Amino acid sequence: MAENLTRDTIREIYELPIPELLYRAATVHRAHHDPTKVQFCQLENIKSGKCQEDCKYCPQSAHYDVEIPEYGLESVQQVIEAAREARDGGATRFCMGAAWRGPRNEQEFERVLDMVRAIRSMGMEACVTLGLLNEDQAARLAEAGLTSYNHNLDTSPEYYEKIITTRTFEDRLKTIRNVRKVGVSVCSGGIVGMGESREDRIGMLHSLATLDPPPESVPINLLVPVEGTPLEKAPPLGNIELVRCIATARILMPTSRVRLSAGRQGMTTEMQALCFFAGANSIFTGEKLLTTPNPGEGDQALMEILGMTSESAEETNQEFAQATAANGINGQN
Ligand code: SAM
Ligand code: DTB
Ligand code: SF4
Repeated sequence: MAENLTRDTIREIYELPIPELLYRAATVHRAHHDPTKVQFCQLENIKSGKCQEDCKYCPQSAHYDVEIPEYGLESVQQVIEAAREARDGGATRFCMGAAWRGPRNEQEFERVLDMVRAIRSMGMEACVTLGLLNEDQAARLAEAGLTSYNHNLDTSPEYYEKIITTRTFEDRLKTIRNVRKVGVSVCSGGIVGMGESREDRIGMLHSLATLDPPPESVPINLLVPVEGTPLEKAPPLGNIELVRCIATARILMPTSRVRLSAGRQGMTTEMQALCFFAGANSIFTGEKLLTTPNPGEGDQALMEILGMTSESAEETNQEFAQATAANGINGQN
C-alpha cells in the first residue's frame, strides 16, 4: 500500500462514518492480532530534564520553567531494579528515555548499552529513545541487542517547525534511516492535541505509513499539557478525533503495534475500550510516564472490566516476529 498511498486516500479512511471506520479497523486488527490482548510497556526516565532541545510540548526542555525532578544518567543497577518490578507487574517491554538531543558522552552511551544488555538478558524487549543518532551509534545499539528505537515524527512535516525549533523533520527521518540500516526495529509515532489541524494529523499518519518499511511500533500520544510549557493551554482534542487517529493508523499499518501512549490519565474506561476496539494493542503502565502521571494500579481494573489481558513474554515475541517478518527485517528478538 505504502508507495501509492496519498493523503487523499488517508483522509477518505480517516473521515469515514465512525461505525464504518471502527468496523474496518477492528476487522484489520483481528486479522493480524489477538484483539483481547494488550502489551504492557514500562517507561523509565533514565536522564531527566535540562534538555537543550526546544520542543514546545515537553516539560523536560531547558527552554521552559517547569518543576520536574532533574537528574543525570541513572545507574545500570537502578534500571535493572525498575525493570524487575515492571516485569513482575506484567510488562514485556522496557522503554528507556533520555532528555538528550542525542548521545554525546562516550561513557554515558556505554552505560546505556549496558542497560540494553541487562534488559535483554531479563527476557524483555528493550527500547530506548535517546534523540538523534548517527549510524555508528545505531550499530552499537544493535550490537547490544536493542529490540527497538523510539524516535517520533511527532506531527506533520508542515507543523513541525511550529512545535520544534532546534531540529528538523528531516533530521528525524535521517535517524530513522540510520536505525533501519542496522536492522533495529523502529518505534515511531507522534502527539495529537497540540493545536494542529486534522490535515496535520493526516499528514503525520501519511509520513509514518509511507516510511519504507513502516514502523513496527506506532505510539500515539495525546498531549499531556504541562504548566510552564508553551502548549499548556492547547485546545483539548475531541475523544473521537483520537479514536479516528488510532483506527486509521491500524488500517494503514496492519501488522504494527499501535500504542495508546501518553494521555490515558483521566481517560474514561469507555474511551480506552473504544481505542482498543479501534486497534490499539499496547499501553504504558505504571504510575508515571517520564515526568507526568499515568493510571498505575488502575490498569489492572481496566483489564478486568474490559475482559482483556496483558500479553505474556511469549505472545510479545510472536507479535514482534510477525511485525518484523511483514517488514522483511530480521528481528533481533
Ligand atoms: N529526547 C528524545 C527525543 O525527543 O527523541 C527522547 C525523549 S522525548 C520525551 C520522547 C517523546 O515523548 C517525544 O517524541 C514526544 O512524542 C513525547 N512527549 C514529550 N512530552 C510530551 C507531552 N507533554 N505529551 C505527550 N507526549 C509527549
Ligand atoms: C512515546 O511515544 N511516548 C513516551 C515514550 N515514547 C518515550 C513518552 C511520553 C511522555 C509524556 C510526557 C512526560 O511524562 O514527560
Ligand atoms: Fe528534549 Fe526529547 Fe523533550 Fe525535546 S522531547 S525537549 S528532545 S526530551
